Amino acid sequence: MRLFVAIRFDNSIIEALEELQADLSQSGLRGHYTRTENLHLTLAFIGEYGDAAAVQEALAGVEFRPFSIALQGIGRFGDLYWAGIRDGEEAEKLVKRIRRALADAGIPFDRKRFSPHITLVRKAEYRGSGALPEVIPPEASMQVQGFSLMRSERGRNGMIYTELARFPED
Ligand code: 2AM
Repeated sequence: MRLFVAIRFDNSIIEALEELQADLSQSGLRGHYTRTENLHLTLAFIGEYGDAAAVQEALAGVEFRPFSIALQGIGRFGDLYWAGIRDGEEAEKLVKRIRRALADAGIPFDRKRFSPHITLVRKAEYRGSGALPEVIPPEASMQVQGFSLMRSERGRNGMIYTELARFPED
């Protein structure tokens, strides 16, 4: 199964991201918009891996302290548009601890440099002028209380992400 580790959002961030997607759409950006229930911030991408229990065990040992995140700006990687987060240092530290735990347990993961982004639109086509639509995310922040092990499957109408476990565990 295809696995990744992510921060899931509370309603304040979700609503701000929906508003941002609506603004992008109104400014003429066409593409595959991430469905509301799929909005997340990826911390580590494991990919195809059969032993979710081993991943769960590794993640259970990751030290975690709550921290806040806030939306800031939009950017793009080619035809993928994303929302950024402000002061990503705490998320970055968490990513380091997660990657260390996965590596120590012999679990493979994508080792690309962490570049915090919330994917809003894939395969985007912009016909307006300028490189990026002039769109600013609404002010929104949240206290991150934990992170999730997620499964990703291809459904009939796009990707289906399912939370397998939350950390720190109760
Ligand atoms: P993306 O938002 O930039 O597409 C599930 O696929 C999640 O894992 C997505 O959020 C995706 O990021 C992220 N991800 C990170 N590295 C990936 C990779 N090498 N292949 C596929 N998805 C990856």
